[in-house]
Amino acid sequence: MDKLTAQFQQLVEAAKNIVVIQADNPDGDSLGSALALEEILGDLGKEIHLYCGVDIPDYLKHLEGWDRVHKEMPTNFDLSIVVDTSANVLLAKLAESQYRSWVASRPAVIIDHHSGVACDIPFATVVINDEEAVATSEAIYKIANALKWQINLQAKSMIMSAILSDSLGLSSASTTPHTYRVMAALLESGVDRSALDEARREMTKMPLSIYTYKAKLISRTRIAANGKLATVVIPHEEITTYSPLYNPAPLIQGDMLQVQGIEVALVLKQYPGGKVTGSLRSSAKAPISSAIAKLFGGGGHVFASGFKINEKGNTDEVLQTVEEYVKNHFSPKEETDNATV
Ligand SMILES: [Mn+2]
Repeated sequence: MDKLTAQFQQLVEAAKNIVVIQADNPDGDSLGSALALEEILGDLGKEIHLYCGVDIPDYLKHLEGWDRVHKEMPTNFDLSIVVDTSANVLLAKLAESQYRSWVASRPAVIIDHHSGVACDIPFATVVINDEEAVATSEAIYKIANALKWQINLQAKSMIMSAILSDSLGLSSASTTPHTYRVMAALLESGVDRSALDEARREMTKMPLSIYTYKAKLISRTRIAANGKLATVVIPHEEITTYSPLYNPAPLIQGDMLQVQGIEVALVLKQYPGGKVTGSLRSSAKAPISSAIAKLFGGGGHVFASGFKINEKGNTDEVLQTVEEYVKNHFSPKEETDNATV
């Protein structure tokens, strides 16, 4: 067992009440990981409280137990565990709240799987960043096994669901032989994958209004960077109208990357006061999503990233910058300075 896992074990053993924290962009992996930890640590006799600074989006409500995630925190916890992020910017809701000082004054363990990202969470005590894991839940599965902690069937279901979510059904480039071995073990121990898939499909069906909205987004899609980049801009009134029903970015990004030649899909959302958020997805030929997000202070995975410009964001300028970056990735400009040979 490695040192970090041993430190994690000590902190868990010393704790009675534990808060599991998800970032402000909960997804299938963060929620599945939180619910799996609730089971695993609950079986160790711990009291677990699940926290997220924002509401759990509707499309995740197929995961049983989502309604145990709260925006409030108990006062009496003695350990926190942040799942699926190492980026402080994604914990803004926590930072703004009264809970921040509580979390900062007690040990905090970060469990994540983001490659090439150094943890900048100032209150982190122990950071376990398993860069080989396709999902945080895969990292949790490894840790629990290393520590010989029981993983009950419910926890296993959550782990499988989270792995399927982050690996896009085991299809992403970050899916490893280890991921498949974990999946096989989970199936052997009785997790019903088809039931999980069916529950997700049922919950992710779209209303008819969203289907027709998707047509609008398709017709507004702009192709740039010599046919490599697809972008769509979503103004605030559309976010207000459609976001409660369905998240516009995943509604369109998968389809964008299904178009021949398109390697990068960017969805920009405009908010009042010039706040702009960007969601990036890219193909195996363009492992540049996180690099692009970094241009605007964001981060994430090489194939899936996001960023947030808090004020005075100009979508045209953002589009221009991204277009340049994508063009340059595929046909690098001749270096003219003396630094290169
Ligand atoms: Mn994840």
